[in-house]
Amino acid sequence: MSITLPTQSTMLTSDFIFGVATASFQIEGATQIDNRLPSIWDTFCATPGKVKGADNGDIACDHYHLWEQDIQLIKDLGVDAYRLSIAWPRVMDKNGEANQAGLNFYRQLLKKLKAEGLTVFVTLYHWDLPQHLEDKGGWLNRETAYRFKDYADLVTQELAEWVDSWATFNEPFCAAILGYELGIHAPGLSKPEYGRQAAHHILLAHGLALPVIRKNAPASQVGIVLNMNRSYAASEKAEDQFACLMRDTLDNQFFIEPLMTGQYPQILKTVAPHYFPMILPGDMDIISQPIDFLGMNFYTCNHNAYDADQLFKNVPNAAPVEYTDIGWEIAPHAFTELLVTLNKQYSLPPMYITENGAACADHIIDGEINDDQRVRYLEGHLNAVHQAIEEGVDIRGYFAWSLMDNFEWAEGYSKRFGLTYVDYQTQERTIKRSGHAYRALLNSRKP
Ligand code: IFM
Repeated sequence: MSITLPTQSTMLTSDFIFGVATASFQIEGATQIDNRLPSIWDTFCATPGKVKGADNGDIACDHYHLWEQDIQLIKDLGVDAYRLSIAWPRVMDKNGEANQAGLNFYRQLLKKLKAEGLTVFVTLYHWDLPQHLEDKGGWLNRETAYRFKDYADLVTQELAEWVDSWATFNEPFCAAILGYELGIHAPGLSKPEYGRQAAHHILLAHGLALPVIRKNAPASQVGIVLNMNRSYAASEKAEDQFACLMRDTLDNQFFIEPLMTGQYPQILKTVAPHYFPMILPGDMDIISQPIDFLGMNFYTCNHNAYDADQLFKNVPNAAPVEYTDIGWEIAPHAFTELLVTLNKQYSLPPMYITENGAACADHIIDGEINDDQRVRYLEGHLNAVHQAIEEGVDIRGYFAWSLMDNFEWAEGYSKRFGLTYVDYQTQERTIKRSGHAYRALLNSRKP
């Protein structure tokens, strides 16, 4: 089973990079060594009922110890690039001083990645906020944005030499809305106005960090990573069309519009004023400074019907469609539509698809994992990216989520997104059929 792209696709030229992605808390483990501080996800995992199976990140994929073999795995997959994140609680102490033990881990990792000829994309924040900052209000406290700037300053001073691309945040929507509005991610708070205020402070933190990163890492590109699902209306009815507009506004435009144009969607002021955050003079100029790239994470789409209380409610697609093991509809056409629509709406910087992938109920049988659904998923979505490029979107690279199975947040270890299977008892890694297919596609490129 293979993954193919049209032979003339520009994605098969040397200008386009292919990679795999991970995030610190999801793979590293080693939460209590080398002076690492607790993060909000350690606390959340320890809170009964929050994470499936009461799973936690204490061991995860033990990447903190197995990093050399994991770099070999990345090489074995034949990719050009690796996207990882830095754990803030590992590298900075409570007083804002460097924790050299934690920094040394990343130093050796990044050095080796570069020595192996890989392009390195680093995300500064993939959700593991130090718990001591949450204790002072976390992302509801404006001060946290300034602490993030200090953290970005420290990390880029120490590590810039080995990094090609810096992203300030991964998926502000998830960090703010799942964490502070819906309560299903750490820190588990749930009030409508909390989510939007947390989001504003995260975007502010992004803007405050940009000049600092540019100063310390003048040779790297700097951007941010958003996640988006394409929203559809459940019917032609005006109320469902309105529900769809609100879903897109709250989930997608609320994040991209301030970055690209310096304002939040104005419709919220009349339709849902409680979703409008408190903004201080100058904030929007800080948030909307130019970025070198926009990262986009895409997995699925959603269908929306009107709901008098919530403005919209999720309904299943009326058409017979395929779902992945996490219950997400497989909709590659939605990916192209999303990218092309955004490109018409905004003057976008170059884009990277920083995550895309499928959770499948994988089993290892006779040493093989035949994840055919994931192979089809990847082929569909890679072709969707190709189509978006054909329609004028400037997309420079694609990262499969994920290098290997890992801690899937509130789902614990129950959902597997990897191109590589992880046996959590033995920590043995086995490349799945999808990983072999991805490598074969990459090897088919002309030098
Ligand atoms: O595992 C996550 C990742 O951390 C962020 N983007 C979505 C992935 C799948 O849910």
